[in-house]
Amino acid sequence: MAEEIAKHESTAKEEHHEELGWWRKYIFSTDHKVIGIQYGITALAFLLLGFMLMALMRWSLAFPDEPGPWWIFISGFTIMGIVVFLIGGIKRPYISLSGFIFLGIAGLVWFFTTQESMLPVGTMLPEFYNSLGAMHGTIMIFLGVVPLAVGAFGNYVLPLQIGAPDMSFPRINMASYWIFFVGGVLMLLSFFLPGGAAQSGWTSYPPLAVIQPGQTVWLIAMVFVITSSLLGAINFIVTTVQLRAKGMTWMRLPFFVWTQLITAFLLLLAFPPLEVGAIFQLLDRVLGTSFYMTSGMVIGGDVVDIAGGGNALLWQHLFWFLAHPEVYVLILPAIGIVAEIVTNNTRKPLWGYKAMVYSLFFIGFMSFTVYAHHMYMTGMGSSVATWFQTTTMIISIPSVIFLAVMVFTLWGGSVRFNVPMLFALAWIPMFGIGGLTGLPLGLAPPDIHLHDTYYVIGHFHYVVAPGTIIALFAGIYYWFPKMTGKKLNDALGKVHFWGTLVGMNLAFGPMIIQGMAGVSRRLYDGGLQYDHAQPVLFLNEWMSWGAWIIGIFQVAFIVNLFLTLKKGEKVSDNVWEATTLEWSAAPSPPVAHGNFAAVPEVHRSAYEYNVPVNGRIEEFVPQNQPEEPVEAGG
Ligand code: HEM
Ligand SMILES: [Cu+2]
Repeated sequence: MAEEIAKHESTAKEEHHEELGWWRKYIFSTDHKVIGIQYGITALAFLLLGFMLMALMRWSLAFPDEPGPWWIFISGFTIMGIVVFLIGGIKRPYISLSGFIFLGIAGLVWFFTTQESMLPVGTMLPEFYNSLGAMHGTIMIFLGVVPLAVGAFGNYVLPLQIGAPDMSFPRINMASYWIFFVGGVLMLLSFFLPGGAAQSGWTSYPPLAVIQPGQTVWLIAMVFVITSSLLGAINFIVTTVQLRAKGMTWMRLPFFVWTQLITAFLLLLAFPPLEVGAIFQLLDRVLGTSFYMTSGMVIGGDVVDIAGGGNALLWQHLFWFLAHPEVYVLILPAIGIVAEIVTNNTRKPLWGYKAMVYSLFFIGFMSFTVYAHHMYMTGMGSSVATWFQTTTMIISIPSVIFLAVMVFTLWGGSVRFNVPMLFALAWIPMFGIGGLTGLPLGLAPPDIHLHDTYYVIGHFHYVVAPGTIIALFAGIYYWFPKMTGKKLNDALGKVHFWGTLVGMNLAFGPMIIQGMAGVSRRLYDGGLQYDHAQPVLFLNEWMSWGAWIIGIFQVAFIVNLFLTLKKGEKVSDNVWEATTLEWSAAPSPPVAHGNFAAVPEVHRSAYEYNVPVNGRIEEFVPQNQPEEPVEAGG
């Protein structure tokens, strides 16, 4: 043991040298904890930006012909930036510098108001609405949720939970973050280029995507983002296989680690087709190839000069082969976070751990067999549709298992209603609504009516916003004391929770109703021009208020983050009295190089809460607590 520690320390020294300069410590760090936090801050900034783009769109949907009060957005973000500067001051540059995120967003909205092609005389042009929509979806999914769920939580928590000193390939880890960062910056720059940002949705369907402006930079940025994800995925897989502490057998892994491992496999297997697909689309745009472009196509009255005879549907296959597994890339880490928090706060072992793990394998495998349920309207024929309908119904079973396990775990527990637990509890019914609304879409006959309506938007927002982002908030409140040694304020956390929950349901619930009434997605006026939309048009204003309510209540969260960093008191290393290694074996925050003061050894499964030990009930038994010798006669 002592030998092992000595060996580990010497490798740690070789890896990191004794004294790292400021740049190597905070910017180009190879420490998984720093990289996790970098991913976290960047992803939160992108989530805020993606949210802001949507808040602008919601104005156009609610009041399409009225000039918007854009100055409210500009001044709101400016004030927040200044407040953050003041909270941070000179003494805490890491807080003050975040003020630039808010000022940057304010600057971007101001820039929009100065452009004839964006917000002339205050109202929004339909083309600009399309840009906002495409960028909102892209930013939220590829630059916000996945980097937060995988890049931040995966990077920070996974090595700690398995008892590893770092990731297997620390330099690849650093490269993964910086490649992602460059992709994100490129994506943003596209707003300022002639022709503006992408306009063809987050799905970038050709032929439109090949002929519209903005898409070239979108595609290049996506190639960066995808490459970053692939590097990350390899790292997560190798780390989990190779670097588990002694005694950390597969069935002792915390469930969160399992979700990250399966997620990494999904990324690794599903992203390469999209990477190739994106490069093909890029070639179609810049070199005049015709992977996706049909010869003889007429655009604006003219026959376009395309010889190759490509097929636009090819893109949909490549895109959805990634993008269906991608939805599980969002939801699996969310389920992992919720499982950790629900178990910890019911003070009971996770009910059905094995069933959960097998369900993960099943859902991961099945997620590659359902993708064309996004394509029932492409004329695939009924035998192909039958396959995808059947697999889609089958893949819903593991989701039901996850929900059932959460409820059974709660059953009879003495629940602690702290802030992370509130978010985790809300996730259960919210994900339930998301999953249930997916079932009709999975069957071709109802999908013929519902496809491309607001119903689809309602469905997937229930799974990604209250279904995933709520879980990510739960994770932030839960692991914040791990990362900083300080606990976020309870009262502000509760305000944030209730406002977000109410706002989200107001913003997304009516979408289901509008969709069933047949209102199409991607209309800048929310359906104003259509007769059949008139009876449900009033809901547009409600939904917009829902969205703005969500925004207002995020102020409580942002203030909480910065005030706690500045003023919060140091809490104990294991505030939640948890059993997993990140809490029981490492200090909060963990040791800079190598995480643990002594290499941990694992003796038991992950969630031993209120279990009998030698005839008495122990409130919680950490994974690294050695077995007690059985008492004589006991
Ligand atoms: C529980 C079972 C689920 C079923 C049966 C299901 C089914 C479907 C179907 C059939 C569509 C295509 C509808 C159409 O375009 O006409 C769809 C769209 C979508 N679903 Fe789900 N889904 C489920 C869960 C999820 C989860 C867990 C997520 C994400 C975390 C998700 C995210 C999405 C997204 C993002 C879209 C829309 C993509 C777009 O067209 O822009 N779904 N879902
Ligand atoms: Cu799907």
